[in-house]
Amino acid sequence: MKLDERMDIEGILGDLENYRPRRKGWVWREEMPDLEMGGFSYKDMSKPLKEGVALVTAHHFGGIDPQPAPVITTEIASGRFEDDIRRMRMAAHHGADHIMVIRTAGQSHFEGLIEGTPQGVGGVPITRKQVRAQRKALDMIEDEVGRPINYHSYVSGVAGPDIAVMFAEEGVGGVHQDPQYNVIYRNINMVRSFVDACEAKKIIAWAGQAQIDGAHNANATAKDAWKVMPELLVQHAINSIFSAKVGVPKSNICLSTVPPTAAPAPSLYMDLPYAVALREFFSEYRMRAQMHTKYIQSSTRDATVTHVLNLLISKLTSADIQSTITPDEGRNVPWHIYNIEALNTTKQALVAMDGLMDMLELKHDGPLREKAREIQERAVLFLEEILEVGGYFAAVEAGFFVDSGNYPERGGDGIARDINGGVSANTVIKREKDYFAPVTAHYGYNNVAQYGGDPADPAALIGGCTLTKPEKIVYIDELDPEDNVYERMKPVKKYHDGGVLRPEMEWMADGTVLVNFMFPAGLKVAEAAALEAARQMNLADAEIIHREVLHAAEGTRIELKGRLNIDIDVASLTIAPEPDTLSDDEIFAAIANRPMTVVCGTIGQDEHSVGLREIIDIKHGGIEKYGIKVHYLGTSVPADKLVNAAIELNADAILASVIISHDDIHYKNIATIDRLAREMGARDRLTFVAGGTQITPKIAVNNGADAGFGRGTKGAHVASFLVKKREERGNG
Ligand code: Z98
Repeated sequence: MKLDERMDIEGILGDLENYRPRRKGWVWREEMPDLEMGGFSYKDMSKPLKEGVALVTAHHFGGIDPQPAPVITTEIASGRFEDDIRRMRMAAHHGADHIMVIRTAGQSHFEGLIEGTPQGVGGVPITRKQVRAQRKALDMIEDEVGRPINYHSYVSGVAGPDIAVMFAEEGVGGVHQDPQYNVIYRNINMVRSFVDACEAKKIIAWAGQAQIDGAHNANATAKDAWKVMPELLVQHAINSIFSAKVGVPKSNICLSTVPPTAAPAPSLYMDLPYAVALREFFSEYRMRAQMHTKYIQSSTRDATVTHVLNLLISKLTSADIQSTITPDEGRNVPWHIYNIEALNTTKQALVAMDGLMDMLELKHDGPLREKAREIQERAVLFLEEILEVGGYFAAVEAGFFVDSGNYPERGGDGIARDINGGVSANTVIKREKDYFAPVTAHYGYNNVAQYGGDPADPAALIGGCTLTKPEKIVYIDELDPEDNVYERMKPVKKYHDGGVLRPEMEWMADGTVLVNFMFPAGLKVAEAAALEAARQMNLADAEIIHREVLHAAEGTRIELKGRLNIDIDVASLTIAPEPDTLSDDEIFAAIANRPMTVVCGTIGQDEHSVGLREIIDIKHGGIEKYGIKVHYLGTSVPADKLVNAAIELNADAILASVIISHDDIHYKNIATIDRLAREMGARDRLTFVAGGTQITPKIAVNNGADAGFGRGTKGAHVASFLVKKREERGNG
């Protein structure tokens, strides 16, 4: 794979039948507590990437890209796995090493594994082909970035154990598995769900996968999320100890934790004690920290602030996996750009907070500990009452969970389920005494010894099972003649091939663009105006995705999405050449090596000095910053004065700023300076640069300057040219 070439999706889809994952299970980051980078000493970082995209600010710091210690997650599932692969590559370069494939809705509703790659209706099922293609792509991506990437999806619904087996076969590294999720949110029968979970967890343990629970869903579902804190501890406890008893190592059992509140609530005062209570109770386990999705609105700014505050909680309580669930949750636009933005938010905040805990300590008394203790006590009481009423199933029947009261208060509005109700009720059959299951990673007795087998390798009796002998896996390619990847890719082939571009946010050539408007009007008028503007801009399917009143009459901000169904032929584009600019370090070194003096001014009748001052003054990165000595002669300087001063001061260069352009006076003035310098015999040793908003480099040079600098010029461009020109003249 080449860094400057797109991934070959068709190539990835080829020979999937023979693809085998290179490893099983989960990989944590390699911590580097004493990392030295860019002249800084870091405390909590991990091994740097081989290739990656650094934070935007990194150009002030030599382009360094330190990687925080927690695993960083991004969720990618647009419904078209072939497009998601490209997003995964971008995400990995921005610091993701945990790619969660969530379906847009409802894997839990599929009652078995299905094959092919359907987009589905109301949800996209996970299939072996998708998993294989994406894992294969991630192998290539992880080689490119130089860090293992964990691939993750959900083991849920009635098909849970089937999915677990397939995931173990296909090298999936992490899974969500929590039977309580099925029971409470998907109304799957509780007995079935817990029995299935035994099987699924056994396989998760065998495959070395990290497991994430589903307690946080109570947070997202409950009316007042901060009131379910005691219940959250209870849900975590049930799934954690269940998993540990089935054999999942505690170091791979991750609690899915979400700060329960957000501003305008006094959020840290509530969220921090909660996180501390959890950390204390579950110190042997891992924390997977996620944002509270319920509070994510359509403002990406608002979501980002909440995210950063959540990251502070993660830092203070040492989260092991940091989710970056994206602001698009709030507006239901799962777009590439938001995956990347949320990853950068996380990396930026965690890097900024590096070493924080060497300087701060959470107080050992006062409200933090009191509140944490109170949450823990309420949770213990909750557990005791579960025992009193006859156990977990009885408690679910009595509606204990997702109740709006802060336990032991009760709102009486919890989600109650019937032990004989729900999907697949009464489908659990007691095992026969001589039940025989000669397969690897099977929960409970399987009578392998009775049939002459080795309990340590039960599958040997049948010559190995698919977990140990992958050649036994039956790989089925696309079954649906229409809803399959090849059909989906046909109409967008020209875009995949790269000769034609169309804007994209989610799927190849979806045409989606985002437009920001500010109308000096109230909400309703601004909305209508934005839609009308979109119509006049020829945007199809225009839809407002964010609205924010700046003032009821003075202004409303509208963000609108639409489709720009245009094709851009790449061959027809005029691509601006890369400016041939020296790096700051090179310019500094050249000036330190041999000082440089320049004279400058605006010439003729020109009083416009702001542009020139920006080019010379140190404040905004003008040439002074490199140590160039600047003699500014002021405004409306006669051409001969500029040339004479340059000669007197033995300057290296003249910088002339010319703005007024009527009658081509700016070019005439350039020609005059060049002529005078020649007449005085100084032109050969002087660099002469002209600049101004109306200047085109070519015409400036045609009129005798060595270079012309127009709009957008920065001090670095001019300094770079001066250094290079001096070297070229041979007197550098
Ligand atoms: C997350 N962004 O947790 P369906 N099992 C568990 C879950 O928490 C979820 C599913 C299954 C969130 C996503 N979680 C929400 C324990 C969902 C998904 O039924 O296929 O949607 O199951 O990362």
